[in-house]
Amino acid sequence: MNKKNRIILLIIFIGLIALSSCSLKPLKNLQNIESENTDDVDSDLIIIGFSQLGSESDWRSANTKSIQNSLINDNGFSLIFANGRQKQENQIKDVRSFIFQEVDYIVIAPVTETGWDTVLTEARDAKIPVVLVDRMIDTKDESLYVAWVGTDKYEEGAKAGLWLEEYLENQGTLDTVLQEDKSLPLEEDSLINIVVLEGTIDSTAQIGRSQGFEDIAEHHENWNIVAQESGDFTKAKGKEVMIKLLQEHDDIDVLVSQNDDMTFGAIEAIHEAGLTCGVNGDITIISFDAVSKAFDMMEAGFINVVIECNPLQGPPIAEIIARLERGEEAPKISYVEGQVFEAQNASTERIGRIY
Ligand code: GYE
Repeated sequence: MNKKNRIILLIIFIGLIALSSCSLKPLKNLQNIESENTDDVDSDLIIIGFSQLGSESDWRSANTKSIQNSLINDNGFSLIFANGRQKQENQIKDVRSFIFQEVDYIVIAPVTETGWDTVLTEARDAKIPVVLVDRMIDTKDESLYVAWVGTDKYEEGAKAGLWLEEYLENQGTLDTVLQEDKSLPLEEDSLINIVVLEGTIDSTAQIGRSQGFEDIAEHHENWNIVAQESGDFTKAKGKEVMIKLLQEHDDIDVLVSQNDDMTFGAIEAIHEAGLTCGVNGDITIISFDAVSKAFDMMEAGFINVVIECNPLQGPPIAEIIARLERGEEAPKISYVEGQVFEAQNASTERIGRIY
């Protein structure tokens, strides 16, 4: 063999090695991917890429844990976890890397609702089924995902409104009387001034909880929503926004805070302003999620009521994927149910809860 042929053979040989290493799945050195077990991927396992939107709240940690604990090797899964850190662009990158790695399924908790069509079309073209969890996407093409698992956020918002309705009625406000004779002007002191700390704007949890609450509020002439502002579902932002709202309004009667973490921040702000909150406090507090610390706060009397949003969504996801693997139909929409917990029952109702 002459020198030229030897060089050609060497180039072909190097090319073959490069090709074979490209087809290994999943790749082990992609940035921002925290794989649980990529080092010993067993080809019999179902490989799942999970794009979680972030780690902004106690609820989110419980949700991540539930999914990680369900999609384990012993159940036939190999999970690749990616944290989107609250940014859709990160999540889109993560989904693209899952497509590149040729995973079997992609699970996404989408941070906001809009802007998913392009990347999900890429997943569909690659024949990778997508399961959405917790939050929904806004799309005209429902074939972009095979299933969605989560809670009914609109219902959660409405439950908050219904609780307030009953609470005010029990307190004997003028609400019903005022509704009967709409020609009378509202008395200043009959107004119920409400502030709403909203979650991440354009997220399903913000859209649903705001709409659900507003639809109940609409029926009450004396419910006065004085401010609606986003605290992005974090304790720090919740506190910051509440400090500002307390400076702008000195007569807040009710705080509706769309998750527990923002509520924890808001409680600090209220106390630092020299006010009280919760049971018999200056400001009535309605919160959402029902994480363990919210029960502590209810027991301390700082929160009146929490609308539960159950984060334990790993088992239904595992079940859906198992069904699809067996070639069975899976429900397109699966709701996880939640309850309403009031301060007076918190200490007994928290028994046995795992988040
Ligand atoms: O309420 C909040 C989290 O989308 C339901 O996201 C979820 C919300 C939850 O950050 O704590």
